[in-house]
Amino acid sequence: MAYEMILTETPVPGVGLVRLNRPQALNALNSQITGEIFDALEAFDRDDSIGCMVLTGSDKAFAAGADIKAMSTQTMIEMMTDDFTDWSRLTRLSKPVIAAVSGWALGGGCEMAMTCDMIVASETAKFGQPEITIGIIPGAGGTQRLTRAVGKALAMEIALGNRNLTAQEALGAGLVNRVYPVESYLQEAINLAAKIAGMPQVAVRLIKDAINKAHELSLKEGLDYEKRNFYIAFGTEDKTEGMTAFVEKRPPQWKNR
Ligand code: CO8
Repeated sequence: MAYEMILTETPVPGVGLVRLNRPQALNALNSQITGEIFDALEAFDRDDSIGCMVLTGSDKAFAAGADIKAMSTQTMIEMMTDDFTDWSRLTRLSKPVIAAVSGWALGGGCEMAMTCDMIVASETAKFGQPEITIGIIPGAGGTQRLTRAVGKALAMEIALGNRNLTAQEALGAGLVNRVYPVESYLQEAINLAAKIAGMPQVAVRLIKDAINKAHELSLKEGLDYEKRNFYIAFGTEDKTEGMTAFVEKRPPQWKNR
């Protein structure tokens, strides 16, 4: 598929990379770029040769938020009916997505990174929810996922006080997984994605699915859900292979079935 605002590639076998490519606007998010991002990630999700995806921007900006110039003339009704506000496609992907974040991850950019399953950051990454400075509020998880990730007090300060977190602060607050120099963060994200792509893929999906449920269900419901996925794993050929390989002291040969 031909894209205008993103680039896609397979940097190493098993890994699908989607790169936001709207440098003149610091990768500001509008309907077109979010549509292209979701289309590309869904295409990788359907591709049996791909086991994990990486979503990245440029070294200067992952994304500086929703496109303020486009939103400046939009009415409430237009915003309510615009495809742009439906980011549920990102949450429905079955394979893991790692956000590789450098530079600005503000507003919708921070929210898009948080909607991914993990965040690998460069030392220059800055995370914030500055919507209040333009008279609105976060609309894609900046009051919900951020609060679950960093806690109420810090989320309040970020969203009410327009406080940006540095990469190291985000690491300390539990928002990001790893921080690397700007020269290597993307390669490190790809390495992590390749490692996950080399795991038995049915188990990868079952684990991602169960961990994401931890944010939505009670502990009792979550434990029941996990047990259901645990039983499903026992129905896979990879369970037989993995355990047989352990007993025979040899590396497993995954079939992803
Ligand atoms: N929207 C549109 N254009 C932008 C945006 C943006 N969010 N951010 C930067 N740009 C443009 C600038 O207008 C500028 O373009 P031009 O050269 O044509 O004037 C170009 O990108 C470069 O930007 P700057 O010159 O401002 O670069 P600086 O390095 O001086 O500053 C900043 C970088 C600090 C990131 C600054 O650009 C900035 O503050 N940007 C806006 C950040 C912001 O407020 N983001 C939140 C937007 S609201 C939002 O995200 C709501 C999300 C809701 C999602 C709901 C979905 C369901």
